[in-house]
Amino acid sequence: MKRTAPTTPDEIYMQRCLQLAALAQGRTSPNPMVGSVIVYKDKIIGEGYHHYAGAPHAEVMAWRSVPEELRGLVGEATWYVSLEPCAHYGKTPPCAELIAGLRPARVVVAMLDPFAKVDGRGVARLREAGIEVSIGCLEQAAIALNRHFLVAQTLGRPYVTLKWAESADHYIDRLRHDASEAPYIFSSPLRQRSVHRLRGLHDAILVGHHTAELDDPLLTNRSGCGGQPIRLLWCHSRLPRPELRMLQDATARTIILLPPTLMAQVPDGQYPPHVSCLATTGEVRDLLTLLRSQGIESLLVEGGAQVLQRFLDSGLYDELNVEHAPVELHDGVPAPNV
Ligand code: AOF
Ligand code: ZN
Repeated sequence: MKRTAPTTPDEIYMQRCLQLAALAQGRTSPNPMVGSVIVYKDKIIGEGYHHYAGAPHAEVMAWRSVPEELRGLVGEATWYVSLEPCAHYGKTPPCAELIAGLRPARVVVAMLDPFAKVDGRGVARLREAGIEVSIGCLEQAAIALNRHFLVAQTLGRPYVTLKWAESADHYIDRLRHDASEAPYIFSSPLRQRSVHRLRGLHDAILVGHHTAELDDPLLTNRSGCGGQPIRLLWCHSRLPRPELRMLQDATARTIILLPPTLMAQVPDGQYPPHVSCLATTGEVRDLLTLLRSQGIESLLVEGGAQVLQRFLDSGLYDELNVEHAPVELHDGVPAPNV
């Protein structure tokens, strides 16, 4: 993404909206991150952001932050929002209605909200109230910030990030036969921390059965930032061993994804209460449709090579997060072929 420094006053205040919005990174799903600033004569008199789904929207937070004695200035103020104000009664009342009632001189929004219940209605409501509305200030930055939400809304599937680390000669691991052989660790502690942070920015993390059995990963976010994603274990031919750490550890929910034939074989009480099973096929498209129906808007695929290759071959992915380690393994598990 091209980033340029904001230059106009509108861009400077919208930049502030985006900064505020990003304070809730990893915490707003299935809602977008939104920030809002109210400006009177080149001074910010109120600002706020949407903290988590179900909490008040950014515009409400911004309005609440305006000191009582300054509220009368709103008629001459410009109101900035990084996403079109909503027009529907959801968990909270419509922000467009609040703003229309307060009648600021101008409203600046970075982008329209593609959510079906909004989709231009928020801006239409403001214009109907006689308020001047500008759309598109720092639009690309706003789109980038909410790419998970936007893909889920417009394509009807989760945003997919594929992640792996590979050696200079394109191997992702040494050859191993069972879990007693440790995986090759490419990443520095700093990079490992950033991987945990990446986990915290996604709603769910996926691994295949082979990786789960061989690495026995915990798949939790231990960065201290963002949320605790749902762990997904995609199995095709066998039920996973109940001893696996992601099935024992209850820090996060785990969903085992099984073909319908295996689904029928899961014994009652086989797995602890934080684990559930869902039926799906081996097709990436079917899997993504299922995950979207479960409210999952973003998916981090952590391996192994076969699962990553399935996603690459399907074309159903949005972002690659690949670490290129400056080491040579000479032999091993070949990296996915992009
Ligand atoms: C805004 N400002 O800060 C946010 C908006 O369930 P609700 O009532 O919270 O509504 C969620 C929808 O509202 C969400 O899908 C998105 O379209 C919009 N989010 N809108 O005006 C905000 N977070
Ligand atoms: Zn709203």
